[in-house]
Amino acid sequence: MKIVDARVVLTSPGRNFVTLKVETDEGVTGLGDATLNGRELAVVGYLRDHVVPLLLGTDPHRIEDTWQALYRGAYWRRGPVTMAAIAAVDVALWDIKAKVAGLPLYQLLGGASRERVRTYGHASGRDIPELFDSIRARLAEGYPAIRVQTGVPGLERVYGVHHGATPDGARPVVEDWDTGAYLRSLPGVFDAVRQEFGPELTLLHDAHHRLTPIQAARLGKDLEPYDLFWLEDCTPAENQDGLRLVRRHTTTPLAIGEVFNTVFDYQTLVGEQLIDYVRSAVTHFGGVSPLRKLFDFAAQHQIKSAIHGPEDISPVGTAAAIHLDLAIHNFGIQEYAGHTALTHEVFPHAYTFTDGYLHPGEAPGLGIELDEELAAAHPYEPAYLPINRLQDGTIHDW
Ligand code: EZ4
Ligand code: CO
Repeated sequence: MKIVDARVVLTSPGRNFVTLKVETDEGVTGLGDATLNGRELAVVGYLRDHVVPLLLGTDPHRIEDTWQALYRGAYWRRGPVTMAAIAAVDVALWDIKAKVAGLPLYQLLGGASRERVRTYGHASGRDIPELFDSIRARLAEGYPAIRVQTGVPGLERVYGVHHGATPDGARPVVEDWDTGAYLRSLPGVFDAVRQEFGPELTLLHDAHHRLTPIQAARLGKDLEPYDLFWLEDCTPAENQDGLRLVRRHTTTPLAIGEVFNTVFDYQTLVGEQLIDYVRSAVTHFGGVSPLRKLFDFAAQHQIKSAIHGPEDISPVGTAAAIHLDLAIHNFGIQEYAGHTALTHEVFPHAYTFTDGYLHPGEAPGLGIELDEELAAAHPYEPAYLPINRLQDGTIHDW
């Protein structure tokens, strides 16, 4: 079997998605997701100019060999653009292999370790009443676990909380940040949520890398009475050593890794058991092959999976995640923000979301298709993530 064509499809049915479609001489095709929010065109160029020419004529069954050739052969290792491009190839080749086998991908990964995949959804509000409405909406959709984000008193616009304004796609929106105000207000928000929704509801929170280790330690301690499932991205973790300090001070479970792209980003965090959940996505970590190796490394340290599942990972990346979730033993939870109705039409899929649980379906391969005509009718639109500024104008961390 030989790869005879590979195309990059860029589409925006609500958000921008980068998809690689690999074709073989036997007519079997595979899809992979290479979406990198805000830097989409860099991955398109990397794939089209530097990866596709190397794939043509090669055997699609040699997934590990192709992965190693793209990773080591580039000389320039790691990085989000490189790893998103390699991820798309890896996933497309797994899709092809599973289709040839006539099996859903999870069967090639060891078969089902559970009946269905537990998810969490997003609730947010500028204030407590708006937040409660949002939590009720997620509960009505069946979500068994909910990530809670709120506005911060005194701040106009906070990331992850809808403000009703339509962003100007061509430039990043400026949002406000004040760490003191955030640290003072958040425990009260969780207190109110526990009083309203009781002790049983599984609650999570994402700090989006905005704290120093000592601030994160304080927040973790202050949130202990509210029994969080986890505190996510409490501090920027390029400095893995900083997590030692956080860990010494709090028993709130910690989750990190949505911006990581190789296992090396986790060496200290996993090796010293400084976190409880690894958050990397198939799409940003080089594909199913390396992510499965990360989960095996994490399992040795009683750490579980929690694959990143925002709106800006395409249904192709979502499908790949759900197959892994079903197959691995140390599954924790899957983030599932869902997609627009039009996105589901552009990417018809076998996976299902029922009563808060996902299942990959039984179609051979990933169980996902791409309607290229509909995709072409919704072309790329420049869009950037916001930036945070403090009240004196200083750029702040994510
Ligand atoms: O901010 O995917 O846990 N989920 C998140 C996401 C990320 C976006 C960035 O592109 O933090 O909402
Ligand atoms: Co996050």
